[in-house]
Amino acid sequence: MSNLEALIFDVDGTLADTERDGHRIAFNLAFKEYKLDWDWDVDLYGKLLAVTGGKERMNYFLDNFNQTFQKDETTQDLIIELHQAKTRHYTELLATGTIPLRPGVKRLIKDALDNDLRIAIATTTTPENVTALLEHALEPGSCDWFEVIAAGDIVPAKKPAPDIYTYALEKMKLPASACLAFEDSENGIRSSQGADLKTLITINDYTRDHDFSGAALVLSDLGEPGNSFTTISGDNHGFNYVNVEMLKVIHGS
Ligand code: XBP
Ligand code: MG
Repeated sequence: MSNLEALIFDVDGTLADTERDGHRIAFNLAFKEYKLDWDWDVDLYGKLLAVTGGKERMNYFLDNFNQTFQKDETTQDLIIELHQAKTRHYTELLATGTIPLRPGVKRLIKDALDNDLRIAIATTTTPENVTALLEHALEPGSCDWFEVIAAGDIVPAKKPAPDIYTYALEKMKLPASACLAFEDSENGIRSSQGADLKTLITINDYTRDHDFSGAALVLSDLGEPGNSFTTISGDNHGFNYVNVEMLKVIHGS
């Protein structure tokens, strides 16, 4: 077994609760801008999260949840335009600072850097969205803390395919056995496990009933000193917030 050398983080749902009050709102603003009567409420959006990627999600909606819109040869161009508008709305929303990082995220990232661990991102979302979140919710300039930001269409097959994690590992020239992944969803853990990464899950309202079999640990959140996480499944080794010391025990190094 290698030593623990790097942490690879998912973004949406893991670093911050971006889906319900971020991506969903931005999609709806884009639909309005294009005078479409599509409106994704909180419940419907939960169903649409079965498919990762905004363009893929709009296609999934049209194919499965919309009886009236007739797809034709112009539809994919419309989806691309809608997605660009959605990205604009989403990054504008994040710039207002309304979406904070989840508990323990900033502390753990700083702890990792203080302990010379390398950090990376592996996400389905568009690169501009990652930059907007890191700049506004983590710290200005914090994008540079991440050795690799693997995001969006950089690989054709999105999560649950393992490709985005494999890409990040290749860029870092690290074996999966030297890393831990952080995820929040079933599609996410299927992707990270497909790349042979040991994975720690922090659930959220959309993902608490997902199948996380094989996860190293499933927690409510990363916890903070004085504000313990709740353990959903797995061995927390007596820790009550996630820090590098705990991650080394989980990793077995
Ligand atoms: C994130 C996603 C993304 C965002 C939308 O999944 O599914 O599709 O909801 O992003 P994960 P874009 O957390 O597993 O990476 O609209 O930019 O595609
Ligand atoms: Mg996620």
